[in-house]
Amino acid sequence: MITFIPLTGFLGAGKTTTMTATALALQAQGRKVAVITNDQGVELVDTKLVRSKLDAVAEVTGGCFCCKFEDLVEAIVALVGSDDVDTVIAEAVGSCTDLQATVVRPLRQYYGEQMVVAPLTTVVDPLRFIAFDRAAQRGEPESDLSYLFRQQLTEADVIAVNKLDTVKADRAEEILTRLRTEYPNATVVGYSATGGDHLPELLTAWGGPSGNQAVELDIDYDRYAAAEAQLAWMNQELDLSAAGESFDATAWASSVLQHLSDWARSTDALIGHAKLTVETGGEEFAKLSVTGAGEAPVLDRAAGATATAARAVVNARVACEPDELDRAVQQAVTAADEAHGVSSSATTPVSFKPGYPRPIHRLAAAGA
Ligand SMILES: Nc1nc2c(ncn2[C@@H]2O[C@H](COP(=O)(O)OP(=O)(O)O)[C@@H](O)[C@H]2O)c(=O)[nH]1
Ligand SMILES: [Mg+2]
Repeated sequence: MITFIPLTGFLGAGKTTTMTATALALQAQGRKVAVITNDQGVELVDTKLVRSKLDAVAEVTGGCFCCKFEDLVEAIVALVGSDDVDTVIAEAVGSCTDLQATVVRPLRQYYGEQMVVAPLTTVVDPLRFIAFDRAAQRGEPESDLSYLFRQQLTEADVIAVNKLDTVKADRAEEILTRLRTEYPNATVVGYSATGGDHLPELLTAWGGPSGNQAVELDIDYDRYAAAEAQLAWMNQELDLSAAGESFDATAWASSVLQHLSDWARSTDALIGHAKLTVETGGEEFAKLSVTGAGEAPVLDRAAGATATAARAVVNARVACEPDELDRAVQQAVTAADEAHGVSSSATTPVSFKPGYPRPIHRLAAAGA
């Protein structure tokens, strides 16, 4: 019997970081753990970072788990078969919801003899929660993105409030209490995936109840689709060279993301996430990310030395039109190139809007 642990949660909440940290913690307890990332393109920024820390990693690409259900099952089967794995943690696309009906229940119903599906866990960034909540407190009509965020909380068996290091202790306690009151079916835990604080409490919650198992959630697919479509999606690759001179790949990447972040603030565009890896040869690569407009880039992994050539991958989800995102990234890259003496292969227009979510299965709650 294998254990499957499904993670969901808004873009940038820390799902990948949580998946890696918990996989390492479970491995330390003797479990054999694999992880699955999920996004539109192949060889994602997320996957690259996870592969640098864990051996058994698979991707489901070209759509979210609900629309690529069989691919998810195949990925689980392959990992279990080849790596002698007993636990699989999987991270859904951050703009996805309705996973109880489209992933958790179908897995329990069709594969329940082979796997135990752990409680559906929604990872939450407390600052994102505060931002959506503030708009609600001001009495503003709920935006489609805020609706999507709320659905992710509503369907959670476990609400995993990550990044507790980014808020003061009393504020954190207030948020945890609020969530416990508003989502009584869920187990609410607070932790920090990067620092590891309270991570054991999350592992304990995974052995606990799935409080939403029998609850039917009424998700408005038109609003969900509208929220998805608001976030333009970019996966872009670039070749960089410095004409024989060397350049600092980490500083270049930071400069790209800072420009993009400043642009988003000036146009008031919500950044779900903007992530960048820069490979400088061999196993060396830097990874940086921004999860809010106007924020400074966070360095998740630094490249060791300077390089004369590199390959960069940009993954971004920003609330704007696809052509605006293409232009903004192009301008950010041009500015970073000029600042660091780099020339990049031209960026091509690649951004798109995701289509209407069409899950393979959608099962009602038993007894609902
Ligand atoms: N301060 C802080 N940052 C975190 C924590 N967990 C994740 N992050 C950062 O949040 C950003 C997004 O994390 P990621 O795991 O890629 O989020 P995902 O989009 O939900 O998969 C990255 O820069 C992470 O380093 C945490 O516990 N504390
Ligand atoms: Mg991720």
